[in-house]
Amino acid sequence: MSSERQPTFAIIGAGMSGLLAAVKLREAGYEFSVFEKADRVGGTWRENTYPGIACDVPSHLYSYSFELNPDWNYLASPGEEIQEYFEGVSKRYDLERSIRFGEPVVRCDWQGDRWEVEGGSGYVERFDWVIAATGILHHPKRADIKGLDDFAGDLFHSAQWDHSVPLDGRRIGVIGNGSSGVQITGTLAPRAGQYTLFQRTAQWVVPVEQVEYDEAQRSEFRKNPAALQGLHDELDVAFHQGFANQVLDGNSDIFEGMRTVCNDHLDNHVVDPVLREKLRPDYTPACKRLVVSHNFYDSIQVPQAELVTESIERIEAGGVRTTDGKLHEFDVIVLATGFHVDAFVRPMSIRGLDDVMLDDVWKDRPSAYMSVGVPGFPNFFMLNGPNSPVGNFSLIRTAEMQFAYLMKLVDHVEDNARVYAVASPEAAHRFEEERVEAAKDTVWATGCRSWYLDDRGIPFLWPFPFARFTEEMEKPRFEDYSIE
Ligand code: N01
Repeated sequence: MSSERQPTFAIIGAGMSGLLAAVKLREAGYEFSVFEKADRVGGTWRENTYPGIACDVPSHLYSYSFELNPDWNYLASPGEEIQEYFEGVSKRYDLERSIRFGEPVVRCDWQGDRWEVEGGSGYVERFDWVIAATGILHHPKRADIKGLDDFAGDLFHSAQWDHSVPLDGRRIGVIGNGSSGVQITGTLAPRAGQYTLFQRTAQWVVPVEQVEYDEAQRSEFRKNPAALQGLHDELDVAFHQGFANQVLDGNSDIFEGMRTVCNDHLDNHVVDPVLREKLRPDYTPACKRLVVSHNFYDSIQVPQAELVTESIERIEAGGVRTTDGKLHEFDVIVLATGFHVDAFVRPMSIRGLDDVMLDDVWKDRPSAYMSVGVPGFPNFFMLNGPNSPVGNFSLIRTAEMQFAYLMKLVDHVEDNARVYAVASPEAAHRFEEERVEAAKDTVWATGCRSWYLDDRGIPFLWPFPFARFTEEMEKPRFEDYSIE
């Protein structure tokens, strides 16, 4: 990149991470374009609109550090309120003029000194840097269940909610009891005529009561930004230095404490002993992502609700047939069956140095040096990409730190009048070896099935302490890069 002109940036995706990059680039005075496949910003919060959707991280922590929000109405805000927050940020920073809506990126080709980026409409532009902010839980996974297309009623994925379908008083079956299935149950079971939750594996459910902030509290936060900052920082320290680090050690005592809290919650809330035992997990708490709910146990006990633990044989025109031969009849079936987390950045054709294709490099599984870059792909960086600390740290904080890291690389390339930076294969290999070894000792590898595990059963996340992430992001190891 010549030092005579400012570098330019393509941002892929206008969700939480992409908007963050856009705000920061605008503040720094750089030119950029955001490519967004949909017609609105918001990413996961735009797409997930199921009944009961809320954030399981406190709202005052799930905020950009530079855009704390005195007006959160709840401790764990509903999805709609979070969507409004991101739309508000986008407006305040006048980002929309730089966003190409309805423009999914289909191709990025490295052309020796720049990236050529093509959108779905055929629009082509060249940029010095590409920031892929494409999300993790992005491609809904329809369960691998026979007969999905045979159902005569309405069937959809939790992340593709069909709001034209009436729900009140109807017969509803929900498959899957991860965070989505549990939140849906909490809200929907009391409204249904008949409600069935199909559970394959029980979940540890952490009881966190919802708190509503009243106008007096919101007004206090508005008048007193220091108090708002104090609350954010307090939550941040508690989250990152407490829970986030402790879950890294699969043998930590913390899990016994969690087991007690969750078991007490279960024992004190679920009356029927048979139902209670069906709901009790047999693996270490936090092995799967912990589910947070204040209303799941109450809702699964309403008279019209049922928990089914028999395996699903197939879906038929009338409903769900379980392996005990019973047909569970429904008007509506919801697949709360999760996401293809290994589909990072895809589908997209990304061609790097020497015509190497990202799909080929990632043919076994996605992987990223320091969670941000891939050897062979100069000036191509990801926010919340593979190996990011998405299991136990705040995704917003993570994206902010990754973005700051990227800017240090950009400055380094500029200061040295170079064109690009690309992680060396040796450094990426060394990092991955160390990462995999550390990942084997984490709670995520203590023997449960979860979306944190790759095809080898190894957690694909950042397995080191938060302090290590902070250090690595603050001081990029330039020696691990080819800077050309
Ligand atoms: O998806 P999941 P999710 N037959 O993959 C079951 C975030 N999130 O959408 O456990 C029967 O966790 C599967 O069963 P099992 C959060 O990070 C955040 O709920 O594999 N069942 C499981 O029960 C979360 O972790 C919030 O045995 C099948 C479920 O489907 C992540 O998103 C809210 C099946 C999938 O659970 C994903 O959560 C919501 C089959 N063939 C989500 N296939 C917040 O609060 C799958 N299952 C911010």
